[in-house]
Amino acid sequence: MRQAGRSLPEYFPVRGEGTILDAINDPDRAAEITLQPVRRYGVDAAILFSDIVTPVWVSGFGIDITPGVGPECERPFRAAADLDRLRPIDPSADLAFQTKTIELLVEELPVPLIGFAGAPFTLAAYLVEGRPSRDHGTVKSLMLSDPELWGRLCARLADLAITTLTAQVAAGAAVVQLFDSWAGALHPEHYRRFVAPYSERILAAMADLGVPTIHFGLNTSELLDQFAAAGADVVGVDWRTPLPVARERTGGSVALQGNLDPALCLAPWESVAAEVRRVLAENGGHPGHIFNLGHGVLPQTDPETLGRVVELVHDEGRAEAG
Ligand code: 1CP
Repeated sequence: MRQAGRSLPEYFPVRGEGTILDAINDPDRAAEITLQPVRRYGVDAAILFSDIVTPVWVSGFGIDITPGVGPECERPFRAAADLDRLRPIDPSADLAFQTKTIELLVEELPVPLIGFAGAPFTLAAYLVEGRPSRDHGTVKSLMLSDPELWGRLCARLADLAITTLTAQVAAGAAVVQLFDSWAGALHPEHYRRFVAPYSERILAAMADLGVPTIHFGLNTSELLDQFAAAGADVVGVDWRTPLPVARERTGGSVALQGNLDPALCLAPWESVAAEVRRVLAENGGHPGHIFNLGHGVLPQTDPETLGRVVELVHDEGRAEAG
């Protein structure tokens, strides 16, 4: 999940000042930041240090990540002419830094590396709104008022995701995750009509690569059936949906990833431990479960708490396995 590094004191000296895109673009720094939580916490997988907007950034659209804010575009996407600013990318040139980062990581990592990309709706939300948005009014308005242009934008973003994920797997990523963080802002019917076909296209392309796929969004309780049907092997669930409900809504067809509320990790350890045990109990020993937070780590989280969460999940898992 995003921002695991922000809870670690060792993150800041390596990340440096300015936009994180500079650190992402530097294979030595990006590899080191990817390794830090693995060393510190002993987690079972690493997530590549990059961002969902990296492919849009290399395409030359004009996007930056402002510290303390998130992705921002000086000239947001408004009209068909803006499609030209989303030029198709050539991974051997445009993503050479990412390939190099992954190659360094595969040498060093004791655990599998998760590559990732942003799904079309969530990326379009940044491109059309121009910055993080609460209501997503501008992007929803474009979707409804000009479905033809919306479709062309999403098709372009789906191609970008496919190119990026394919390059990540070729370089050594063992798993890929598709982040549609803001899809939960949509009515299920709008998701079905305007968004699902493009995420499905990405996941179908991944099926040919032979690596497991994870599909995640926040607030997706009413979309879980469609998230499961979109074609991933694993569906990420935030903390608002109990795992048994998620299992019912996904029809048991996928594994589930989640879903400890990251905000609860600020509580005293005994409360955190009880919540970890509750998530495990809700899973009820089902083999299709990847324990995770329901969203990114809050920056004020004590690293010691996260280390203890990992240890507790490992201990309980071993006890369960007998
Ligand atoms: O934890 C890690 O370092 C893993 C690498 C990672 C990942 C998986 C980063 C680095 N970003 C992401 C994915 C990402 N980026 C998502 C999907 C997952 C999620 O929902 O959290 C999203 C929505 C973004 C967009 C983004 N980038 C935001 C959100 C803004 C909003 O709309 O609220 C922010 C704040 C960023 C900046 C960013 N990206 C990554 C980090 C560590 C940061 C924090 C800022 C920094 O250190 O400068």
